[in-house]
Amino acid sequence: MKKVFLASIFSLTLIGLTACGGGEEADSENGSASEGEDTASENGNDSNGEASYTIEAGIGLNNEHPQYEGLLEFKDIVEEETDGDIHVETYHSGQLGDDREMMEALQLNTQEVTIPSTAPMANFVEEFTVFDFPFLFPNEQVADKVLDGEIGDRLLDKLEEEEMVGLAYWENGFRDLTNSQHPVETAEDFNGLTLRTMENDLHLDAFEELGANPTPMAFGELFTAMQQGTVDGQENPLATIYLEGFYEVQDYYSDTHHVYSPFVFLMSKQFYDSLPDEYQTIVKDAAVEAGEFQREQNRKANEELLGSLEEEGMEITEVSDEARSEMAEIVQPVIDQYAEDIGTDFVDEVYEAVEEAEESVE
Ligand code: KDG
Repeated sequence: MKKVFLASIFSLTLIGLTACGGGEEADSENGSASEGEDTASENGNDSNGEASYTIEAGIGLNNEHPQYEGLLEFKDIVEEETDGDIHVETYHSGQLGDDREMMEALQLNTQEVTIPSTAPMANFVEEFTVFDFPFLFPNEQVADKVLDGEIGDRLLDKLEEEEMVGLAYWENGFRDLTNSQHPVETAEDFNGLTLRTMENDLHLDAFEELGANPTPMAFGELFTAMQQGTVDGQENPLATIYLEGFYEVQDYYSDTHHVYSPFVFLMSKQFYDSLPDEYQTIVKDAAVEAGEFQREQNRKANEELLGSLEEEGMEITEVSDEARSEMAEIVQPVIDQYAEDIGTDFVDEVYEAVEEAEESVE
């Protein structure tokens, strides 16, 4: 976990924050929370009224994204089922911070909910790295089975040691590549591209192995970095690429599908523990139900938006299975290394669960 944390500490130092814990950070989290509140009322969040509990829920993506639709669904369910006794305020576009900052705010109980990708979560619970192994999941249905099954639950349980509760898996989706330099069709085409990666060492090492120059960066800094040419490209699911307007600063899109990125619906453990049992059940069930809706919306968006990217002027490159296999072969030593670090027995179990799921969904 070293590289990413060093980069994070460096950028935190630059903006004058401390890297962990303490009153100062709690204040700054509260500061960003109240900044977001204005926008929350702009977004149509109702006022707190007589609610006994308030959930501040923040995500990194914008309010066009199915992730935000899912969050609004969660809000509707929870407020209806508690007759407004739990009030949910929703924040998007990193209004409360980036994935890592929001998870730290959950640990401090200065924010109640966030829904990060698994990649930055690996800095808190190392085993989450496994879900970001390149080409692990062949399709969404297999991912659903494994994540919603025993393996997925086991990793959610580990979050409690980190003062967070994992209530459900949602979907970010299969990640594809965009860049401003040239079409990427084969593994060799990664050579020399400066790529933004999520804050995750495995992502960093895998892209390095492919010959790219990866640089970890929070999502909120990405658009400007592409616009100013600090990075040539990035990788994200199609819905994000389109809905965040990346086509304005990127010319080439390739459907590499190199990693399936899950989201995890996280709640502050301190907040969850403070809820009566009945309300714990309501928020847990609402996270699962809203997640089913979110996955559906996400899949629709990913199907429908390819044509829109082309209309916006991006050159679309379809990557062949052969090229994907070549990429997989190149990054295999990195996967092997991380499997050793996480524990080969556990990683073998994950691959077995994938195989079993594949048989049952065919
Ligand atoms: O809300 C989730 C986002 O903050 C983030 O996880 C999106 O995939 C993402 C990325 O590339 O940072």
